[in-house]
This record gives sequence, C-alpha cells and structure tokens, in this order.
Amino acid sequence: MTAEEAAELVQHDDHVGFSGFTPAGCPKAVPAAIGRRAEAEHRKGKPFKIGMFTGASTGDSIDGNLARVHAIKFRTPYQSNSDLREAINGQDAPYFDLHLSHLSQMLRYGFLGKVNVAIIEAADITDDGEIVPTCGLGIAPTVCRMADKIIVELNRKHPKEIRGIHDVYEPADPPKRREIPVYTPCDRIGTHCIKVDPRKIAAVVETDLDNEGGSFTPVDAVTAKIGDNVANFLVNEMKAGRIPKEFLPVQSGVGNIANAVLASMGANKNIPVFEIYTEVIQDAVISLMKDGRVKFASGCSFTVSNPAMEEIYNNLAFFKDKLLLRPQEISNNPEIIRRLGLITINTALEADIFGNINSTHVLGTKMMNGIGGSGDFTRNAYMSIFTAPSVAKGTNISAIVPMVSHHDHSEHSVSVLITEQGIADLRGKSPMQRAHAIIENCVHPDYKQLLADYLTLGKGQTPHHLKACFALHHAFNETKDMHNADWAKYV
Ligand code: 0RQ
Repeated sequence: MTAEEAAELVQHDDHVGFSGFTPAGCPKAVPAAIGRRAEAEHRKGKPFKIGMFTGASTGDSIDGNLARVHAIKFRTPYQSNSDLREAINGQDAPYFDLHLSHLSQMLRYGFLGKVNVAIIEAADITDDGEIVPTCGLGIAPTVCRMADKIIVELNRKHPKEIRGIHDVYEPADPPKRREIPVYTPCDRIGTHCIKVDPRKIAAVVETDLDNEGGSFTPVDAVTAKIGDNVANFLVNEMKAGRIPKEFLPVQSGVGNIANAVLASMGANKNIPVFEIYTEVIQDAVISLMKDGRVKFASGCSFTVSNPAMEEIYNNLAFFKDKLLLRPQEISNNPEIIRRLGLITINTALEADIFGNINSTHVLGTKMMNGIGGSGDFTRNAYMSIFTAPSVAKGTNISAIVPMVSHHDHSEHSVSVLITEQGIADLRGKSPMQRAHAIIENCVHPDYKQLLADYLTLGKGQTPHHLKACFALHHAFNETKDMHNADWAKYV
C-alpha cells in the first residue's frame, strides 16, 4: 500500500502504538501521511486526534508533525521534539510522563485503554507473520500483540541481515510472573523477531528513509570536565574496592554529557574493558567498541548518527555478537538492573543541596523531555550518579538550588552528584552533610555563598525555609538572573 492508503486505516480517537525508541526504529512515512489526513479532516470541520504510545522520543514525522497539526489526543511516555514540547506546555497535547519500563505492562494491565493500531518499522517480514524490527524496539512486541491491526513500514535502509541482533521477550503478568533470566548483559532469552498473526497485518508500506535523529554537539570544556570527573571517581571507587576489579556494567543516559562521559571512561585506561546495559546505545559506544574498550552493549536502540548506523550495517560481522537490542521492558527492568549491579549515569536539569533531582521541568513548570529511563535505572542501581553543568544560561541559572522545583529522583536514590566543578559523594551522609558536600564540591563559585547562607535560615533534620526555598527561581522569573536572590526578602 501507499502510506496514504495505510493512513486511512487509522481513525479519529484511535490509540496507536509506534515502534522505535528515540528516532531510531520509528516509522516515518505512515505518521507523515496521518498528519496530512488530520489536516484534511480538520479542514472539513471534522475532529481527528489520536492517542499515541511510543517507546521514548521519536522522529519529527511522528511527534513534530502530529503536534503541528493538532492531532494528539494524548501522548506518553517520553518526547524531545520542540514543537511537541510547545504543544504540551501550551496544553494543546495532553502528555503523561512515565517510567519507560512501565509502559508495556501498563498497556497489558489495561490501565491505558485499547491499542487499536500498531505502526511498526521493519527490516524484514515473512508470510507467516515474523516481523524483524530495525534499530529500535521500544514497546513494539507488546503493541503488536495487543493491536487489532498492524501497519508495517518495511524500510530498505535496514538490511535483512540485522535479524539476530534483537532479543524479543515479554514477561508473564502477575500473579504468574517468574524471574526474567538475564544474568549477564549478553544473555539472550527470547526470539529474533516479533511473531504476529499474519491476518492482523493490514498494510505493508515500503520505504527507504533514514532515521530522523540529530547529531551530537562536540564535547566542550564543560562536558569534557564532567566526563573526566566521572571517570576519575570510578577509578577511585575501584581502588577503594567498592567496585569489583572486573568492573560492573554501565548505563549512561541520553545526550551530550552522556556521550562525553563514555568517551572519558573509554580514554581512562585505569578503567578495564567494560560492558554496557542501557537503553540508548549512542555513538560513543560504537567507537569504544571498535577501540576494544567496550566488549558488549545491550540496549533498546541504536541512537546513533546516520554515519555510525552505516558503520554498524557495513560491519555487521564485527558488531553482531557485541550488540543486542531488547524491548524497553527488559532493557530498563528494575529486577535486572538490581541483579547486574549497574553503575548508572544520568543527567539532571536541576539538583538541590540535599541531593534531590529534577530531570524534567524547567523552573518547575515547563516540561523539557520526560523522566525517560532515568528513574528505572537510578532507583535500582548499584551506584547512581547524576551529572549536570553547575550553571545554565551563561551563569544566570544555578543548576543547584535550595529545593528542586520539580521532584523526579529523591535523595534516597542518588549516590553521587558530579558537575564540572567536582564530585559530591552523598552516600552515608545526613542531609546537612550532603548539603555541605554539594556546596563545597559541585556548586559554581558565584552561588556558593548564597547557598551556604540559605543553610543558616532553617531548622530541623532538613533545614528548609519554606518561604525562601524558591528564592533563586523567583529571582530568575523576575530578573532573568538567579544571582539576584535575596534572603532578606523572605526572612
Ligand atoms: O536549554 O538549549 O535553551 O540552552 O535546559 O540542555 O543541551 O538539552 O541538555 O542534552 O544534557 O539534556 C536533563 C534534559 C539534559 C536530559 C536533560 C537548560 C539548558 C538547555 C538542556 P537551551 P540540553 P542535555 C535515558 C535517561 C531525563 C531523561 C533521562 C533528559 C536545556 O538528560 O531529558 O535521564 N533527562 N533519560 O540551558 C532551567 C535549569 C537548567 C536549564 C539546563 N536548571 N533550569 N533550564 N537548562 N539546566 C534516556 C531516555 O530515557 C531516552
């Protein structure tokens, strides 16, 4: 079928599940056609909005396109598209932010309603209903099983020979769930493809489209320093015997800092060759694998630049036994994360002096992207590290504040905070001890005294001053500069 014909199979009010995780593995041609269909319906004065379940963020053909034509009934669980972000913050697109490991089981439990249509990007499909996904799995196995009908985008950019790189597995639901038998990052427990009833496949649309991913900003002085601080911290932990000498598998979050952290870990030869158990496999992992610094990576997607994607496909013989893609329910599974003993490294938008983290809301109100997998990994880690530049918008925002303006990860789950300024090890410390460690080691010099003074305003185990705790945020809202916070206004 053409994408236009396939889009006719999607009706107003349908709940649609998409394959992929980040732009990797997302369908493109059919969502673009759904956008055109929505516009045409709206022109006729008819409603056309769909509910959208995805793996994580997607490409512009899904999120940007459907946000721009006002076709979103609801959206979950993670996004990073500027037009969708605007629609969410303008309350045009209702969005609920979920832990990524939760979505598939919430769908199966019936918490989120039906899945009417699944739209799946495939590298191959057989007559008996075997769908070989491309470079991002996400929630594809679950939505394929639950959907009334499946639309397949067969994308020739992805070779059929990718079959074998996926490990498709869905756990049983309670009370029948057993342990998920992943004991090392490279354990395979499922099948190479998604097996569906071929009668449910309502359309196959052939495409030849690249992933819609962006590229990474090159490592700069700040991200390089954060990366080096993380690597040095881990080396010291090994020397102190708190990380075993064979090392532990690493999860590294999304974005430029995550890429810089991995590059620093790879360059630091005091860290042994390591394994990755994560959700997004980024460019840095591929180059570290070529250099022999990463021996295996299990993830949910290849969130890599188009040249890195080509490199994987041109050298499948080298990469195939070193890379594995799982559904996000397994890549982000708390049971496995705790069992493997992951060192998790994620990025905060904002942290507070007591060790709480805001990963999602700019100045407490505007959704940035979502919690993604950071909660899945942080809460269950062997050791959870948060990184962030100490300041944003020049130095007008301190990323470290008295109280986070939105709360994603609590002090109970955060082991270490690292900025370009230094490292605060929070383990075994009281709230006051944590505050001193963070102010001394992580806060930008411009804000050290301001935050040290805040600590004198309150009383108790966690000495907040409930009138003054958002003074830095108020100062930014009023003057565009947190330097102007003044405790005297509140006390
Ligand atoms: O704004 O671009 O306008 O200057 O916030 O900057 O460059 O997008 O930062 O790519 O490192 O992402 C937390 C969003 C960081 C990401 C977050 C401003 C700053 C800039 C942020 P400008 P970038 P990064 C696995 C793990 C949650 C999900 C997660 C994320 C913009 O890491 O989404 O961890 N994490 N998933 O200037 C106001 C502050 C600010 C601030 C920065 N304190 N207040 N604005 N900014 N600090 C992956 C998945 O789950 C798929």
